[in-house]
Amino acid sequence: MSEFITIGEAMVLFGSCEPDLALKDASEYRKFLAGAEVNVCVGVARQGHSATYVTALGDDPFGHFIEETIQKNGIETDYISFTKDFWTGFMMKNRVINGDPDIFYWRKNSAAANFAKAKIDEIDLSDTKFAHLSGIFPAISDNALNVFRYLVTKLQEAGVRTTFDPNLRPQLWESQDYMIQVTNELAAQSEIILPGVNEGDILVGTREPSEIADFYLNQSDITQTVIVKLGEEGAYVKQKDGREFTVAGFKAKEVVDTVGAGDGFAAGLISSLLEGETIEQAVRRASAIGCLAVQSPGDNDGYPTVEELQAFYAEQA
Ligand code: KDG
Repeated sequence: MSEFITIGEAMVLFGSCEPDLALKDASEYRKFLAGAEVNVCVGVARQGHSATYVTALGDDPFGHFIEETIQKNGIETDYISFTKDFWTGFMMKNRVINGDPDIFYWRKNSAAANFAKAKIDEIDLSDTKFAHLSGIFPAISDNALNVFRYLVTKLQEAGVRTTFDPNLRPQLWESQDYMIQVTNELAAQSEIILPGVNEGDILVGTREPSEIADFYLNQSDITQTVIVKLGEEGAYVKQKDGREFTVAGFKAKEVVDTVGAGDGFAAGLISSLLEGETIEQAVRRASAIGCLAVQSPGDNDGYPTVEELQAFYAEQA
């Protein structure tokens, strides 16, 4: 079994080629693999770690494209199942240089939304050190929320360390209040929580990084570390013992596509911690991969290999 595992909904993404055009006006699109959790899996695998991705896909061309792309990235697909009963999720996105893109989903009642909970019992967690959890998978259906909760109990029983990225997607939740309530409840089950500062504002009601961190550190005995992502400014870290520090970020040479930075951040953090590095080193790698992510189109295309990351660090020196 792999050192790293995650569960999510992988989708085919059609991303518009020309920047800053509304989706309805774009005429050329490129096909990419998307999905926050699979992005993290790609990033961890590119850093040389064994990684397993758990999902359900439709037995359709998009589903088979996703499986092949995941395999090409060296990710274990033992726990990916195919179904003829539901489609693979699909989304469109326009490419933007600043801010957030327009996103449109075709994922209601998808194969992943109908993931069979019994499949969680088949997962061998014996060698797994880290699992990444995000607020997207539990938002796609009530069934996925149940699967998510069940997986969390299994991870806890197996002593697997967990990261949680709230990854707020208001379109997927029935109401803002419900999104906040469930996301904070799920966050409390993870050791490391990774909110962006804007998410902290929504989930906790403040943009002050130390207050966001205190909220999560106080709400649960399980949570040991909160890392508030501050974009180019880096990240603020606070731990259960009261230790706090900020790690400076990196400035992108050219922003090509803003999406995928947060997942790259998680991949950098986890891969570094898997190698036994300190939390400071892990947050530095997280920021570096987040910075590289925005310099390529697609969510995960810019995530570096070990050599590419070394070359990036050398350029900064
Ligand atoms: O973090 C990148 C994701 O936003 C993208 O890949 C799509 O997972 C996705 C989602 O649900 O929005």
